[in-house]
Amino acid sequence: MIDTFTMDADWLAFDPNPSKPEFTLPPGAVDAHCHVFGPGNVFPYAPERKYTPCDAAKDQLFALRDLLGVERNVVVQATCHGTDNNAMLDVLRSAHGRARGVATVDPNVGANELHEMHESGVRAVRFNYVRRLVDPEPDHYYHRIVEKIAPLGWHVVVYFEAADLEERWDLFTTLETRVVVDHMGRPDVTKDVDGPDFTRFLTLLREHENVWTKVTCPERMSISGPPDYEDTVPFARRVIEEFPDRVLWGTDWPHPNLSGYMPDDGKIVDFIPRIAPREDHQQRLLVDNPTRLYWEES
Ligand code: 0GY
Repeated sequence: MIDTFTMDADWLAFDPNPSKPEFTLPPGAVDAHCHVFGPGNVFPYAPERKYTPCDAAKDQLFALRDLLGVERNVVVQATCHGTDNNAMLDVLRSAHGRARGVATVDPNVGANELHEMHESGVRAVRFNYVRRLVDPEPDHYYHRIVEKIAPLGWHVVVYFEAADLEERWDLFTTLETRVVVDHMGRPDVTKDVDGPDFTRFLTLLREHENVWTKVTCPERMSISGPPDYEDTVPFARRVIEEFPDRVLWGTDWPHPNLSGYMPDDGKIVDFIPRIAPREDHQQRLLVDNPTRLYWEES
């Protein structure tokens, strides 16, 4: 039987006709944060999912990659697929080395399964603490996963909201792998960049050299809105200037769970020089750092 899925009534679909960016990405640029959804009749959505998206399949991702001038992608397992990584793995296998993956696994995952994922291009697991997306587990659950993935040289990607950082501080600061924090730890950009919440996040990076972050998702955090996302700029600039060798950039296509409007992905690329005006920073953010982390280190 073919599964059919109906996207949530309030679901905003990705822009089907994004513009060609005016900003030219450097050769070797990596979109280090994007997802695929289904298609649901081939790769069914997980029963435990908290949203049902519109399909956003590999061919559409590859078309976007080519339009934007991206050379390679890092595909992050989306929560609507739970721990069934097949849609993401199918992208990696179709991309002929031009994609790496971040999987979601549970502590009972087998060594053979991990090995096969590694062969396909997976280099990390994602731990998600955002309650509207998942039901987070106690710390020991994540430690058990790390024991299994660390020998492969994989790292951990964590997604949490600013308020959760204090609660998970001990977990995040005792992981011995690299730890990549999604979307700058989701700061409240109406608050001061020098305020206690963002200072806590910067302290995490200052005190732990294994912690990296993605300066992604202005469209998700901004209150002032497109195309300037003015209120998010000080946060991203601060991180890039202080930690130029530990930052990653990505589109977040197909932009799950946005409300209000859907960004033009070409304009998301055009936003890069606002947060990284220096060419040497652009080179590290877009090429050197993701290449090192996903193509060279393991
Ligand atoms: C993102 C952000 C979101 C969703 C997911 O896996 C996901 O479902 O990551 C979100 O809703 O904030 O990184 O795409």
